[in-house]
Amino acid sequence: MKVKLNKIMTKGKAFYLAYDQGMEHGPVEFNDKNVDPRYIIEIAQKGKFNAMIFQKGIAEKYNKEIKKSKVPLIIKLNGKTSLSQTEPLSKQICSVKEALKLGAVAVGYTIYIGSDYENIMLKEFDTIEKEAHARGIPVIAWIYPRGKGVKGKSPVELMAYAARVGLEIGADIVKLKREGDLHDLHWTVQCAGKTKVVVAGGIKEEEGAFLRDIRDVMRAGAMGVAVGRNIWKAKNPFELSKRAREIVFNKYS
Ligand code: FBP
Repeated sequence: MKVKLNKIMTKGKAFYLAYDQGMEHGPVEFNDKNVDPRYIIEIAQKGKFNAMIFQKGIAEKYNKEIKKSKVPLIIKLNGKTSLSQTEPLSKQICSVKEALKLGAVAVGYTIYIGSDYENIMLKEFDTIEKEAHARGIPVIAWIYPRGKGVKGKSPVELMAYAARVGLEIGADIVKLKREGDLHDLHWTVQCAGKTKVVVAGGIKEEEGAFLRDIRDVMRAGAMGVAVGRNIWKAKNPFELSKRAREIVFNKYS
């Protein structure tokens, strides 16, 4: 079945709001505003994001607000906390079927390449991808090089490797962490071939630097960004979303 990417992009570009950090990092990321998923849904709606990304719990408990917002939903199917001290492993905690029932139009899954457990994640991803593609649902692979296997390796080469793995495993979109300069990003996008690239935002930085990073990402040929903390930790996330969105869709050349 043809994969329906059009529901989560506009003219081939994408602007996603990520909010799975409560699981990955814990409430240490939040203040009394952004701890409330309803605030995030409001940002996603007013900021005209192409989609917002939640774990299944928020997708279920705030389903009414999500539906009302009309912002497309992407559900992360695996996750882990920051407390585990083993080699990185993020196991599946939500099925494709559950995600669809909750209204997801795409699903995401994190793979830590370089971990002792990468084979487990690659296998789980494959099963998810087959099921999602059979229903025309796009699959986004968060590919983060981590664990024993990446020690001492160049971060820039690992970023390109992650992009290539995204293509090799058939992900529709690969989500990466940014390393290096514009040239490195451009090479990374080339390595991903027909798999589209979105780049994460990372820890909260000064707004000008954040917007410059987005411009680089778009100049390098990426499809867009999937950002979280830099937006919902901002003093005025609505204004910042507007400026970031303009860059993704128009002002990057
Ligand atoms: P940010 O834009 O806030 O960096 O979010 C991107 C993201 O991929 C989230 O989806 C995820 O929760 C987080 O980064 C994981 O970061 P890490 O694995 O580095 O702790």
